[in-house]
Amino acid sequence: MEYRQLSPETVPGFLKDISSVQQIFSDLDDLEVEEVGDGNLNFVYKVRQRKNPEQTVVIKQAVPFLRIVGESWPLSRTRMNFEIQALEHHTKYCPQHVPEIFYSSTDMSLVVMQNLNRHAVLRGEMILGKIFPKLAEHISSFLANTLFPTTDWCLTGGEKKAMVDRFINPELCKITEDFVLTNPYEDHETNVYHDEVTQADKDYLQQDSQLKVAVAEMKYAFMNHSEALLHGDLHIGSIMANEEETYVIDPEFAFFGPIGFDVGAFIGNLFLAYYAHEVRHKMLGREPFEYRNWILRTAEETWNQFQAKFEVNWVAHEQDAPSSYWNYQEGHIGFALQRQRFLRHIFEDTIGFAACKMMRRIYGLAKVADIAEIPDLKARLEVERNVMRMAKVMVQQRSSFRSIEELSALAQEISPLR
Ligand code: SR1
Ligand code: MG
Repeated sequence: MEYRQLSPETVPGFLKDISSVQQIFSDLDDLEVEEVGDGNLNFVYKVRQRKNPEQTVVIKQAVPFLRIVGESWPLSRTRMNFEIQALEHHTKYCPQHVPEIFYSSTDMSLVVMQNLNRHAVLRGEMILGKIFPKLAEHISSFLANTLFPTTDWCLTGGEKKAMVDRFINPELCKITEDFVLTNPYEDHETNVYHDEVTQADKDYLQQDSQLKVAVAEMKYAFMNHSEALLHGDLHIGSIMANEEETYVIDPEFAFFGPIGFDVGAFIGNLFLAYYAHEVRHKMLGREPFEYRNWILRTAEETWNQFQAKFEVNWVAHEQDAPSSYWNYQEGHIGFALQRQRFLRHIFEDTIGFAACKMMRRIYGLAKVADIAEIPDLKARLEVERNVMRMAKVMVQQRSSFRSIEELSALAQEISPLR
């Protein structure tokens, strides 16, 4: 099939020929299509049958450019090949948190999937101040269950290298290398500053040698530490949820990288929301204490539960296929120490990458609505300064935090929980 970019007008004709889709709709001549993509890269269409709107799918299609910039910024469509492969992996290891895939095509660079119409994008819902009681439980499961099976603790060297090879994703990694781990820390032409940002604010990030060395270390880790198959872009816009269920979407940035990058992406976004809600909750006419407290507890529970579940998976794997390496009298002690040290390493990476994910959203090209859509620029600037203060300590002192609770204590030191 030859690639063509779909439009709301051409979607129904395209779907008609797909047998797995024919089984979903009782009448393929009566479809209503709406383009709903609000991401930076792709186009997303919601398709419903007019008379039976519960008969519905979503189509996500990659176009050969970066949507946030436009056609002047070419970006190959192969990103959808990585997304399709990663969705298959996520479905295998954690189906309860992945949308059902009905059809995929690398030629057309698209997937047709379950319309999560009883769920909404987490970022939008959190901006509205909604609480998701099961979020930490679900995301920690997603992380532990998708990451552990692709580590060298689980796969053989040969299996792992074959998978690494299938997930060499240089173009999207380059986006992260540039927009998350380089450009925001220099006065780069792709950065975007609002009118209240002062030279001193920029220098705080862009002329601090200790900070720049620490960020460069995180970038090096991102580029060299092929620890597990990552989602690669696990911010709260890549999650759809309601009070009961949580789905992880959009794994086009998938590649083999440092585990802390995925965990840190999620936790860093929670801290962004924590700072945003000092202002946002007042905009909502509510006292922020309860909501911000929930955000901090969610960050803590996510890390603590992730760590426990990752270890459970590791121990179960060792019990299923005991290795001769730990087969000596005190082998269980050595194995426990190994787990403890590895999880400590992931914790440090989590803090360092969370910090980078926070900082990139302030001056970098791609913002987060939580902060960037605060209309009062002075209030927004105060939020941004708090984010910068915390992120700077996190990345520079990432090896000195003993627990996730120490991290949320730092968040409260900078902006007290009230
Ligand atoms: C140009 S930066 C675009 C961003 O959107 C994606 O969601 C990734 O976070 C990427 O960095
Ligand atoms: Mg995305």
